[in-house]
Amino acid sequence: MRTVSKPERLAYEKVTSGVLQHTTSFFHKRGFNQRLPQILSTITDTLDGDPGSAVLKSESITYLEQRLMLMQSMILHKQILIKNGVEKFFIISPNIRLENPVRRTTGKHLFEFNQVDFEVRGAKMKDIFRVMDAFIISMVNKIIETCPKELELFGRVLKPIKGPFPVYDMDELVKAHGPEWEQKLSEGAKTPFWVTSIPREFYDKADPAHEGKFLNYDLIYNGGFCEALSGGERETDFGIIMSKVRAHNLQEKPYVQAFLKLAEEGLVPSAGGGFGVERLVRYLTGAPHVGDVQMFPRVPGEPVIV
Ligand code: ASN
Repeated sequence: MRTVSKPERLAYEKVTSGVLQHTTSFFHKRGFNQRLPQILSTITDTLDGDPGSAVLKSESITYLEQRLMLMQSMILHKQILIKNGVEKFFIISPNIRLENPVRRTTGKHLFEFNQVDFEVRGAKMKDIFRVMDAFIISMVNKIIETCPKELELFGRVLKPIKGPFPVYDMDELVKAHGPEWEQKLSEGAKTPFWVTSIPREFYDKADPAHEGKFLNYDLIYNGGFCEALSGGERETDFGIIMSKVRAHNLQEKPYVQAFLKLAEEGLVPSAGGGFGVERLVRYLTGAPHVGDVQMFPRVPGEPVIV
């Protein structure tokens, strides 16, 4: 097990607090509503359609004979909020993802973490890139300014970065660098960068102009810290949603059925994403493992102490 000294723990707490403060003030300033998270629901994305997922199972509790899932992602709730007229919002949302213990040493996986999940009605991929570029750039500056002692303690030399962050197509990256492109490029990059067109969830929008391409994205941190955010423009075409659901054989899943009902009534175009708070703190502090930044670590394969 990793060891984190008491001064380091306190320093991670201070940086986390700075991250939360800047996150709320940044999104509020840009007109995003903040809403409260859900922790239990009849629906949550179980991530079955995502080839990158290693979640063992989705857990639920029974309350008054109703089965309520532990939230893995608020993606479906985000689309319901948009459909109900909320223009743009963000949520600091606790997510439970019971990861395979083989992910213990990846440095970036937790089975309980917090995701800043946001969504913007009518937005396109590029709108999200500009918001997030400004967010990461300002966050780095903020932490340099407010947490110099903490950065020094970690031996972390954090430098201001410039945008716009570069954008790459995933197929091109795989062709040029093989399946390990993420780690390789993250280690060599000077700034975070965007990767688009990732074959995954049925709710991400297929690119109508380019067959086999998707209008979705990941933001990858530089410095070997890998994935920061995943998101996309959302699919609103019921026929396309149905064919993707069938291709992944998800039609029997209750969360998919609830989503299909919504999609049949008509979805409203939006785009958004979600980034992990703990991963962001790890990036800023250079922590060896994302579990190090948690006062109460939730690392797959490690017992919970408190
Ligand atoms: N938050 C992600 C998104 O907005 C989805 C997820 O958590 N699986 O696309």
